[in-house]
Amino acid sequence: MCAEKNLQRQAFDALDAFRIEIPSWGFANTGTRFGKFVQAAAASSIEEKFSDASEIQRLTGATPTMALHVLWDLPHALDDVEKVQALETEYGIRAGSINPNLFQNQEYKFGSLCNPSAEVRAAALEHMMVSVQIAGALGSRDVSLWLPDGSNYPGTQNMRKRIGWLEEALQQTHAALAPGQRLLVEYKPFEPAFYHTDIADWGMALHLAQVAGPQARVLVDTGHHYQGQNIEQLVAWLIHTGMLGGFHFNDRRYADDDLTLGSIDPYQIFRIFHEILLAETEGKALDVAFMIDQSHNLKGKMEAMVQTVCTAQELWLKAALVDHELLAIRQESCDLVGAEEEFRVAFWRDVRPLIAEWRLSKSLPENPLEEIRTNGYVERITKERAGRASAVSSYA
Ligand code: PSV
Ligand code: MN
Repeated sequence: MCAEKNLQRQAFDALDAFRIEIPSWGFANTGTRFGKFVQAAAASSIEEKFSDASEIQRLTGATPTMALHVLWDLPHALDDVEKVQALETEYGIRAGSINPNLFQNQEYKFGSLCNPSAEVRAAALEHMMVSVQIAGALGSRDVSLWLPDGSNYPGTQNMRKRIGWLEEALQQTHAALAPGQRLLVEYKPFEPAFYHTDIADWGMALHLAQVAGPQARVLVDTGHHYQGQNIEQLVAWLIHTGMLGGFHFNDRRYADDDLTLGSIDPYQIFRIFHEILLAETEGKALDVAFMIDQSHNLKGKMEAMVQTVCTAQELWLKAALVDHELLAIRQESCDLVGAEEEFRVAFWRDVRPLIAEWRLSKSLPENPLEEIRTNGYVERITKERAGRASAVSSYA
């Protein structure tokens, strides 16, 4: 009985501590380069995105903030701040990380912060500055940069010159941060550029964050690695160096597929969570932002988002129930099977009943996925939003 109570206490504490940010772009119509299958229920305005986010929060209790993409959500930049603030109050959702957009303007054809043209670099830097100001005005802690820059053909760009430009731009951006704000640097091995990408991996991101200044950290997007990369190991390195800032969670089969978190390899997410929880139990003060970076084209967007949050909670709780003391004993005595079994037992534990108890204790629906499939919200927004001429994409 006592063991059962302890387990419940431990589980409830872990779930209370778990928060994951949802992306505004996860509610909008998006597509692949081959085409777009629009969904009538997709959000086409910032109001609709806030409404959808607040429904996800109402059902899961784990998503109080929504990541915003400047160009898509605040097309008038600082002039849109008041509108966003009003929506925050109306829907009970706070603006989360602010994502500059350096990948859509025509002028960025050959790069943004790394463009050989000083004029284009200056325009890109100005967008970074505006993004920092927007974050400041909204009280958002993180400005989260993903840089699409790179080149497609060998010999066409001077890679070291571009490193220098990037270092300078990130230092200047960092200088504009208020105390408490952070600059997160995301990396990606390829796409849209296929020969070289200016921030291609965690080593480059780590260097740039260190050069930028003390408030810069690395952001790990789980979809942005080569096949076979041991992501939890690089997470361990980033924890060790104090440079882990946040995650963009999604899953993939091949590249940046943006599939539902845990749909292909849930064990990998479990192992990543384990590294974080282990460091926390060792007393390391981590401040890691968990965010979802997915935009679903085939699955219903609301369902997919709820499914993602619930999966994240399950994997987080599984990892939180690893017996760290026992694991350390097994590791120290090189009991390979014993140590591995500590992982496997935790991973295969069915934590859903514990999560259901936690939800009931918070007056949340016991099964949020069932709830979103039956509670009428999707039907209502489908009706309201259908037929509207503007079933447009945020990418449009
Ligand atoms: C780029 O692939 C990325 O992961 C960046 O985080 C962008 O902000 C996001 O996707 C846009 O969908
Ligand atoms: Mn990302």
